Order: sequence, then structure tokens, then C-alpha cells
Amino acid sequence: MKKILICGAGGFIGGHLVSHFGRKKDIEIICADIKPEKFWFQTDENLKNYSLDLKDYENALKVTENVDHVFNFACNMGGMGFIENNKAECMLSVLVNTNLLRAAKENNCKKYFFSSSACVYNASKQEDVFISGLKETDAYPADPEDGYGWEKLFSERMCRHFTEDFGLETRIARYHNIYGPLGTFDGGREKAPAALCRKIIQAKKNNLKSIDVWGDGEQTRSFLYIDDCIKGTIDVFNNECHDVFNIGSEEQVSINQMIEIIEEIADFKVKKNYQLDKPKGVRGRSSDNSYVTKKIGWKSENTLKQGLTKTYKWIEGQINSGSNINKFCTSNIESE
Ligand code: GKE
Repeated sequence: MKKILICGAGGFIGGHLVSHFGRKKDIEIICADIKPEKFWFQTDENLKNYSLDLKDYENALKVTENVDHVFNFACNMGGMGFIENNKAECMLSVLVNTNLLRAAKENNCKKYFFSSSACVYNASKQEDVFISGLKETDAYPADPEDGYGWEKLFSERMCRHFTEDFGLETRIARYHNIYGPLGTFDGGREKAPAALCRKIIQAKKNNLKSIDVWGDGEQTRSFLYIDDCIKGTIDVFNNECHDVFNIGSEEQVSINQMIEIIEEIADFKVKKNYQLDKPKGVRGRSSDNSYVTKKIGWKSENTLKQGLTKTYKWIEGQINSGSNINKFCTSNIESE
């Protein structure tokens, strides 16, 4: 029986990975997150669940004991509204990855996964509205997103050197704006897909004519549905190759185009109140999946419309039921 540790298990992607593994009989899952368990997005009381701070080396040592595989999603993160205003907090996640790597080495763990981000990419490649997708090689020369992106790039590098110097097998995926049900949609850390679904749901519910949109709406992104992300994560992890891989979508849309898709799902039209002083991030971003598809065969399957339909329905259900699942996200800790 394999022992798998999922760090950041109370967060969005971590929670979905726990639920994916939860269905398998031949593995034992251990979960860790800094949040108290009642605030985890998904939790299974039959698993070993730790609520502790992985910035602390002693805690990292404790949770990695006798573990075969480590998945690290634990970091302080959020959408543009969070990462632009909390650069030091984001960079402190370097302590999580560093101490987990040290502990994994000390406890002879066999393999280690690090969740990186499209925020590592060089800013000069993302200045136009529509860009050709970012290739894995576009991270260097380094000029990543300030704060959050620097931490991710540094931690990628740390993984690489733990492999080269200490023989710890590491795998890295660069996620491109992952979205879906059972994630943050309110409180300040939400990313654009969830935020805009929430705003349109609330506008429809309260018969409001307009929603606030950050920037001029012409900036572009590609958004990857959570099920594709989980499949990509497993594929990257299981592959022999330890190169860094994009796990993203190639369906590049402007924020205005994404709003049109959500309007169709909602069957409700809104006016856009553009807020030019809000955090905007890069002008254009999308993934080039040619390398990951060639090397390991992974590609995304859900269209943005399919993924947003499922996300919209889940958020609508949460809002209608008055759920407090997002309450904790207003505080200062949240994982991938
Ligand atoms: N969050 C949010 N909320 N963004 C909005 C909103 C809103 O109500 N209205 C418009 N936007 C715009 C933002 O100004 C930005 O230009 C774009 O949507 C995407 O914002 P985002 O989803 O918050 O985050 P980014 O794609 O800019 O950056 C995220 O990238 C990921 C990797 O691709 C990061 O925040 C990380 O969460 C992550 O690594």
C-alpha cells in the first residue's frame, strides 16, 4: 500500500485531488492544511487529517514520516486581487516548499510534486491582448509576476536542485488559472471565473443592471477546468520525465468574452462597469500545450463553456443555500 501526503488538502485543487485518490483502494491518504478542518473545501473524516503550519520544519517532518509520495499545493494564494496586494505573504510560502523538500529528503520520500503557476512567465511575453501561448521555455530570462510568481519560480528551482543534488524525484506543473466547483468565489481571493459567475448570479437574483469588472475587459486569459487539472497533475506525476509542464487551456478569451459566456449560461445580460484602478495583472496570457501533449499525451478536454456551466451551477447553489464555505477565505491563509 502506497502512502500519499497531500499538502494544502483543504484548498481547491488539493481537495479535488484528495477526492480523486479517495476512490482508490491501494493507497493511504494523509492530508495537511493550515486551515482548521471545518473550513476545508472537501474533507473525509476517515482519512488522517492534520491542521498545521507547514512553514514549520518540525510539522513538515511529522507529516512526511513513512510517506512515499508528496503533493504540495500548500501556499498562500488567490486571484489578482489577493496576490497583487499581499506579495510578502505570497513569498513566505517559500518556507512551506523548502521545509517540505528538506523533510521529504530526510524521511526518504520517493517522489515530490510541486504546484507551480503561469505567474512564473516573463512579463514581456504577456504585454499584448492576444498572445501566442506561453511555452515552458518562456519562463527564462526570469521576470515573473512580482511576489507570488517569484516564489513559484524559486521553488521550481529548489525542486530541480533537490533532484540533481539529492536524488529526490520531483515533478512540477505550471497551472493556468484553474477554476471549478468547490473553490473560492467570494471574500477577496477569488479568481475571475468564480468572481464573475458570482457577480452575474447576484445581479440576476437582485435584478441589478450592471456588474463591476476589473480593467477594461479586453485583457485575455485561458482558464482550465478542475477535472482537466487533476488528470494533468496525475499524468505529470506518473511520467518518467521531470521537465516542468504547462497544465493549462489553449482557449484564450478576453474577460469580456468570458462574461458573454456566463451571460448565456445565466440567461441574463448585464452592463459592465469597468474599474480601471483594480488589479489587472498581465495584459494577455494563454498556455501552449504542444510540449506537454507531445511528451506525456495530456490535453485539456472541457471547453470554457462546459466548465463555466458546472461552476456557475455550483456557485448558484452555494449562494442560494447561504453556505459559509468561503468564510475562511477572507482570512490570511488559503491553499491552491
Ligand atoms: N479576480 C477578479 N475578480 N478578476 C477580475 C474581476 C473580478 O471581479 N473582473 C475582472 N478581472 C480580471 C483581472 O483584473 C485580471 O485581469 C483577470 O480578470 C484575471 O484575474 P484573476 O483570475 O484574478 O487572476 P490572473 O489570471 O491575473 O492571475 C492568476 O493566475 C493564475 C495562474 O494563471 C493568479 O492570481 C494566480 O491565482 C494563478 O497563479
